Amino acid sequence: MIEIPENPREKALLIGVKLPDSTMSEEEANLRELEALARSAGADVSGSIIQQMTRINGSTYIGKGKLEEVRGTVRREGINLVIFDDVLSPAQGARIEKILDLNVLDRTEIILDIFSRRARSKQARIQVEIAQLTYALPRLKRLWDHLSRQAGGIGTRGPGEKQLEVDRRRVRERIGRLKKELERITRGTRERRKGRRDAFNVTIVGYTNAGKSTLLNRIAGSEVRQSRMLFSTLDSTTRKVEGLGSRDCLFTDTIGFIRKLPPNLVASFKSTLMDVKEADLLLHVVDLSAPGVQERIGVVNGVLGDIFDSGEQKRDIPTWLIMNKTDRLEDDQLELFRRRYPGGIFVSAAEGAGIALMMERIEGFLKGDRVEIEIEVPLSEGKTIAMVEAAGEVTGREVKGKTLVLTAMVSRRRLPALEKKGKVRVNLSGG
Ligand SMILES: Nc1nc2c(ncn2[C@@H]2O[C@H](COP(=O)(O)OP(=O)(O)OP(=O)(O)O)[C@@H](O)[C@H]2O)c(=O)[nH]1
Ligand SMILES: [Mg+2]
Repeated sequence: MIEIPENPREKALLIGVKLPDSTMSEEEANLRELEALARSAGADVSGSIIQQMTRINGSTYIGKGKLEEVRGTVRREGINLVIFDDVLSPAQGARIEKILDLNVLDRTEIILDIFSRRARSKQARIQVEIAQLTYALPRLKRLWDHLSRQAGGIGTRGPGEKQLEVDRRRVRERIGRLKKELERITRGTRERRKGRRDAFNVTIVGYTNAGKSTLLNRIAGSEVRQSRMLFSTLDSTTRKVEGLGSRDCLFTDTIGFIRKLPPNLVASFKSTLMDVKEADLLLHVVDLSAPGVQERIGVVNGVLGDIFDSGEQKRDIPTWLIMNKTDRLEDDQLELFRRRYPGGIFVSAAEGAGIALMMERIEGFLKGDRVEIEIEVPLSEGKTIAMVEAAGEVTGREVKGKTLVLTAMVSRRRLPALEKKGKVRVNLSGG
């Protein structure tokens, strides 16, 4: 592959707003996160500004006076990129750029930029491009202005309305084509996924940088890329873990979540997020050493809620909090967290502490999920018999006239499907 040289690093100024419903320290934490995002996108951050406001300025987001001040700072310090910690409307973005006379990005654009750098698989690339184009569509005029600012001079000035209309149509057509292609790829993934149905599926979710990939590497001995950069994982990776009872147990590492994740990104990553929907158990990894533990847990729960709401079948999937990076805490801090999250499982994915206990709990859960059933199937229904055999371990068969009575250990979640196929009796003593 040809390595494309990176542009010289951009020098960025970050801008956040403190509204009455948040505190200054929350906003500072938000800007630190934006700084990590900007770094992950390849920019150098030279400073940040938080303006206290009672409400957002509809036309320029921050106040006009503040914007003038920003213009001064930008000139003095040779800054060439300003990043807002929120979504700017197309009109706000355009006005601010005009006043500052440089490129302005918002939080969504930074996240999309990181995603497009990280996307490796075809599926991830298409998903990111759909999200980018959807975001860009109402902002095409501004994009043209970006170009003319960068190139300057003749031939690079923005297009007229007619040209813009043509561009918009092209973008919409491209989105349409990409969606079709994604659909095709997703069908293939679904086929492959079928093979996993009889396994026990554990999906690892959590805030970006929480240590999801490190956890998978620890328990499955795999080598998923783990790094300090945000969103190092975009594609799900699934690994089989042996020795957890008789069934195959599959662990899947997924894309990280973040505060204010662009909604159309979540929407376009639906097929990737299927791993979340189809899980038997979710491990929600939490970074105890990062600020705002509870808030981040809330963000992840919010995104999980979105994923399920948009779905047809809503299932309550057991979700465990895996409190990670305990090695970075003092004993008394850890004690506080243990008291606050009594149901949590405290681990250090990097160093291994607590992992054996976590695996024991998973094993116990896996076994409890199994019930013994007896199912009556007509002997002539070879397909159904095969289905029961695939669903679990068959421990007994008895022919009664034209019916076959199978005794089998199956997962509880197979029951609804099996009940459609024949008379099912659950042996309570067996479970
Ligand atoms: N000290 C410490 N660091 C950890 C631990 N687990 C993960 N890390 C570090 O945290 C950083 C992020 O870890 P990853 O496993 O890449 O996190 P992730 O959740 O997969 O992140 P994304 O894929 O970017 O969403 C890396 O620098 C890890 O080395 C831990 O238990 N202790
Ligand atoms: Mg990862």
